[in-house]
Amino acid sequence: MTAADFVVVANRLPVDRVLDADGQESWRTSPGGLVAALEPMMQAAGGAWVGWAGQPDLELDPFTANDIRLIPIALSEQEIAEYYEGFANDTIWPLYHDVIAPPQYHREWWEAYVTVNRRFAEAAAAAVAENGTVWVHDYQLQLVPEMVRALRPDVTIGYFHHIPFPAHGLYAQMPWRDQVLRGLLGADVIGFQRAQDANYFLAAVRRRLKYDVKSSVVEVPGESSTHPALVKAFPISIDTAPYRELAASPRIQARAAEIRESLGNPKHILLGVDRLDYTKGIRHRIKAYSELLRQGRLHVEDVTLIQVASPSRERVDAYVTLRDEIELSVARINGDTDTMGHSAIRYLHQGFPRDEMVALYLAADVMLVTALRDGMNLVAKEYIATRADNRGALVLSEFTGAADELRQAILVNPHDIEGLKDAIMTAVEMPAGEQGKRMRALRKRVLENDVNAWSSSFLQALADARAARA
Ligand code: GDG
Repeated sequence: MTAADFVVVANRLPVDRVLDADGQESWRTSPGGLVAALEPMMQAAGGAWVGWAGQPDLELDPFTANDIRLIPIALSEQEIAEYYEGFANDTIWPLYHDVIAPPQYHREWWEAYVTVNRRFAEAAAAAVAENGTVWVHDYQLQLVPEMVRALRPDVTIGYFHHIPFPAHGLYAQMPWRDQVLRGLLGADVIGFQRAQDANYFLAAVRRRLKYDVKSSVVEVPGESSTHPALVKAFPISIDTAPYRELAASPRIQARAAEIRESLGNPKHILLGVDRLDYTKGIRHRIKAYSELLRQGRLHVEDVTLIQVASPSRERVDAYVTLRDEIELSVARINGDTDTMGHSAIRYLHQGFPRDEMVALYLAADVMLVTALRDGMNLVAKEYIATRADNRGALVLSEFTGAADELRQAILVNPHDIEGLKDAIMTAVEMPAGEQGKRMRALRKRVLENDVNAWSSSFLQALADARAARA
């Protein structure tokens, strides 16, 4: 097997395994922005991607799909429960999202996390060519940079963190706080979504490890010498082309009209699209909306909220509870306010193909993004990318990474229910001229700073790090 100059390491491979009726296996590319952004470069560089195939106990040999070499990592049922559902999604995820839900600290989960991180690191170290580059992604794999560096000191290592990094007062809770910092500091470039995340990380490094930090570079002590680690914000974005193309297609526009029609052509359609996750502020959104209906500031004949809550992490307790709470409140509000012809909330606990998502974006007059904490929030950017007619209003939580860039949105603190209600009313009542002015500015920002701009800037930082090493 020839070694790859460029290796991506992420929890999931960018493909899903599908079995046809005869049990024949094939692989379908998953439509994530990350693959889209890296595909051309991976194909040109003969890149490899190390990741889990998404099913337990699947021992697979490396294979090639779309000219990218895929290196599957096997995880047992128990490892999925302890490393992935446990440490990643029930310890790190709530802790890094400001403890919106209580993080669970279990020593066995941590041990599984170390074991699985080592498996990913060993696979990456075996796959990468002499003086090559490894780019590690996200909170499931925070120990991989240090592990790869120990195995392969010749390699340049990048790490990108897709979720927030918390302030020290919260981070300090974690029993393995120093090990995780050291794990990340194995990288030459450590990217975060927001300047605030980078600053919190640097503050933790100063306080906990007492390493020397000069502006945004940490001098990381090693066995024989130190290496610099650049810590910086690289705000992620979307591949805008498919969103713009679908939004321009007569077929999708007809579907958007059909969606409006099927809801009884209300004056205003509000839309929320989220994984069903407690970080997304779905309950706060529904509470604000239901009070507006109850107080008569909105009327059920005039307005419908479409809430897509795509199923997520259904084996983690906090998600089971959240689903019950949301579904109870949706049923209550609809029960209290619906008429025969009109429904207050059209709630969909389903995943949809991208075509349908774009039709929903086109059908929506107001997009509600009310996350309590969110690394970036790509949904906000997708909505903007589809609004070629410059109509529509975006209500956007201050606690998303996107709020740093999308300043012309209606920015809101979702904890402030009165403020959220006013923001929804501002969006619903915003005159077309004002919508147009804001949407033009938002579109300029999103179209000029797409996912290619993001990956290019990160890869440039890695190239600079490699040049500095040489
Ligand atoms: C993490 C960070 C950061 C959702 N439901 C369906 C569907 N989606 C798509 C959306 C969007 C993506 O999933 C969700 O991305 P977000 O950014 O909104 O949120 P997370 O999943 O939490 O992502 C986040 C991101 O990583 C990237 O760094 O922005 O802060 O938490 O693209 O459209 N897509 C389809 N059907 C669905 O039902 N097709």
